[in-house]
Amino acid sequence: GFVGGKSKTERMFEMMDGFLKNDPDSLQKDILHHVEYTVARSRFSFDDFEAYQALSHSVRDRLIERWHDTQQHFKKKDPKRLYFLSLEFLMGRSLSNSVVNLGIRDQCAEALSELGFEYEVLAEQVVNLIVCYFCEIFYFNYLSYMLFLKEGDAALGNGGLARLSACQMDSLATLDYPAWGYGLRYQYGLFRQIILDGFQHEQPDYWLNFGNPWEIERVHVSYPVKFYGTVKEDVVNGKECKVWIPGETVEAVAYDNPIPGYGTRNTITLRLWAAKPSDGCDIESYNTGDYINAIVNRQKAEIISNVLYPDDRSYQGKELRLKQQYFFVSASMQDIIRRFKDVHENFDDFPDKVALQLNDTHPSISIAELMRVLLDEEHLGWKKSWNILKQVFSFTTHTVLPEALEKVPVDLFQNVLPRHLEIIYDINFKFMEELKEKIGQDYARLSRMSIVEEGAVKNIRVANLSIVCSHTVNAVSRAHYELLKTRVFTDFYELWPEKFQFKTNGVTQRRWIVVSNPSLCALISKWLGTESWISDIDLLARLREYASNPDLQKEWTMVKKTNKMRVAEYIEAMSGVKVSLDAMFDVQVKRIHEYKRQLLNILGVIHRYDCIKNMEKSERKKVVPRVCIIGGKAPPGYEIAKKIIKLCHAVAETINNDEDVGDLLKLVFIPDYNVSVAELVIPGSDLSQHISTAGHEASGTGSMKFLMNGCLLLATADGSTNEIIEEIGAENMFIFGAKIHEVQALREKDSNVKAPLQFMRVLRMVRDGYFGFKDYFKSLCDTVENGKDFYLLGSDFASYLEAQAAADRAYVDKKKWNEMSILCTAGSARFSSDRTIEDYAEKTWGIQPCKCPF
Ligand code: H53
Repeated sequence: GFVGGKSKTERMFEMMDGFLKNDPDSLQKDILHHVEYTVARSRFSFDDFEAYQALSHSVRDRLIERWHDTQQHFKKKDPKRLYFLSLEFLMGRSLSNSVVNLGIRDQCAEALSELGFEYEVLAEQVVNLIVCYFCEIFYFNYLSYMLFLKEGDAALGNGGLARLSACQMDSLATLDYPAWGYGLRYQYGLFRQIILDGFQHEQPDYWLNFGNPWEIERVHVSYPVKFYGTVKEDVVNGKECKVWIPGETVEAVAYDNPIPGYGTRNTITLRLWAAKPSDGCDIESYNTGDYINAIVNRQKAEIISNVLYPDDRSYQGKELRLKQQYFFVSASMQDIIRRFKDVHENFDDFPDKVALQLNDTHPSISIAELMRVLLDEEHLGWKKSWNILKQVFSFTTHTVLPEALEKVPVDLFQNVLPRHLEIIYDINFKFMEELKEKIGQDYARLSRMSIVEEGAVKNIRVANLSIVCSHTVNAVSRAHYELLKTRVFTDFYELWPEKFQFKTNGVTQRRWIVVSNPSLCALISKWLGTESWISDIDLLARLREYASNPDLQKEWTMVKKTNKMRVAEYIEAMSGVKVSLDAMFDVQVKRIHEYKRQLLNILGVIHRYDCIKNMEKSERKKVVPRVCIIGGKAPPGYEIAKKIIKLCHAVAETINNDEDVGDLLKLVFIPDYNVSVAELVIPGSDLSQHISTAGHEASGTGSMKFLMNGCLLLATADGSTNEIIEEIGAENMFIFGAKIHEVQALREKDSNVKAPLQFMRVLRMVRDGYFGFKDYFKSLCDTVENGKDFYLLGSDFASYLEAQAAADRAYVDKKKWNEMSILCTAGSARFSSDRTIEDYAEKTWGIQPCKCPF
């Protein structure tokens, strides 16, 4: 009975008037519509933030169209799907990224400009310059002002691992893979770092304060997640089985974040779970008469997804952390199994349709959870369940640090997830039996490989569980792979060498060139005569041909200078320090950790300062001016890391106010380093430092972003740097320090022999209170002196200074420097996450592209 005998779909399509259009006029209409009906402001009077909100909603509408089509297409084709499970996603801001990937940046800019707004301001590409260094009160005002005015970062992660997940989602969408990301929707993301008197303080990041147009709440997509309780024996269909009677049930509600691909209609889903009280009727607690308390207790369920753990390198066996992990895993598995069962009658095809990727050990309880579902709910029996299980999981590990390998105390496990503990014991028992058959009674090795660690406190070794139950174990660089084989998981490698692979990390050029460095993007496209490199990164290599072309070099310098100007303005606004654009901008931005050796950097700066001070005036003319920039957050409980931040400020205070030094040397700490700050700082850097003690950085991805932006690297031969050297050539980089295989012997050597005099001298300056806070810095100095120096700052110091001197010499020869800079960008193709993802798709997940027709 539809008008004119049309089908319901035809009629609906007519009523929708087709898809939304992307010309400036249509966009403008939509923006005004959202100003009035979504933001509820008058279309005749609205401010920047309201314009941002209206624009975001207009973009979101377009995302939703593509997203629906993509999901529909996947449903129709039923391809093998990838489920990427990660406790952390560091997405950053969405507006500029979405606009670029949808290909509507210019149209949006035009639509806004007629309305009297600037796209760059709304997308916060022009940093808000408010003088904020006068006093601390002003600073707090500044923070709240910034919050109100601009799109904040979605900071649902700590550092490299979390940003990698975000880059990989972008590549999965762009390459048309049928993929889903699953994670947790924390209400408090990574803390904001504020610096008072040079000390780090942590402020909560309540990022949802002003609404989040980039997510879609799916009230009807929710699942119960159970905790605690007991396990009972039962008989179902004549077979013995286990039944878990939970002590608490919490509801997981889905929030979907559409992730658009570039140059394709495909838009995939990042589904994040939020905890809500369960609707289950708990008559008993209400019958006690204490109605108010019963409600308050119910509300406590939400705590699970409240806050991101801010320390990603040491696990303390906390109950809340385990509950977070199980909460997101259980909801995700229910969702995945529901989707599978919608079209499949039994589990025979499960391994052909489902690939489950474990991003580090954080989601590894999903192994026990899948086994529990197959055994206790689907009643498939052990053999069949295990056969399915071992075909679906792949595991990527991101660390070499023993303290970063998760271990969950058995008591805690027993209390929170009693049935899962039983299953893990069963898996371990069978694994140990099988192993004994292979290796005999080698008890030392059996005990090392066991999933259960015996000792005063009994623990579950989550990495061992992940290796035993996954078909593939991935490292994140070749060096990392070698270390896994020879040091971290040697026993497992010897048992199953075929399981181990590596996929060197990569970053997305959409975010790290196109969005964050539009002028470089335009320049590259101009010289390559195409924009295709944005989705076909290998084309970048063609820039090599023009590396010494004077015209390109001239334009290249202009782009760098404009970007440096923005960084300089930002530095002045944040710290009051004026810096010269002629100086080399030398940057180290990443999480603060002893192994990343920000202390080595600071000691190097002190050395440079000391040299300048001791020079004749005439000699100073030869000094290459430097602006040394350091930024990064210290985990709140990591005392030494916090002292490094304070030392940086104390040294900066002395140097920046020393008239003898002037523009020859400045030291600046950039507060609250996050994705948005990275987007600003990286394009405006000349040199960047990646100076971890060899053998400690699994990969490192910051270096790849700098490389894409034509920054030279000063680095140790650690993690992925080894592969960067292969691509760029050591002659175009500044490589220094002990190699991975030399570190152990150096540690054993007498510390007095290792450290040069210059090192002892700068350290003495800190110890003697040259920069103040003498007592406070004592324990920091102790970490690298008195026979300790685990991270070998002393023994690498001389070669570090040589590399720095080589960088100075290179910087003076502008032509040579530009050539090296162009070669860095040209050689960065191998470090695109597109390459990483294609590799995973083919060698680990076995998935194929599934392109949604336009
Ligand atoms: O993961 C990055 C690596 C980097 C590594 C980092 C990482 C975290 O961010 C957090 C925990 C962890 O164990 C490792 O340190 O080397 O590039 C992505 O793989």
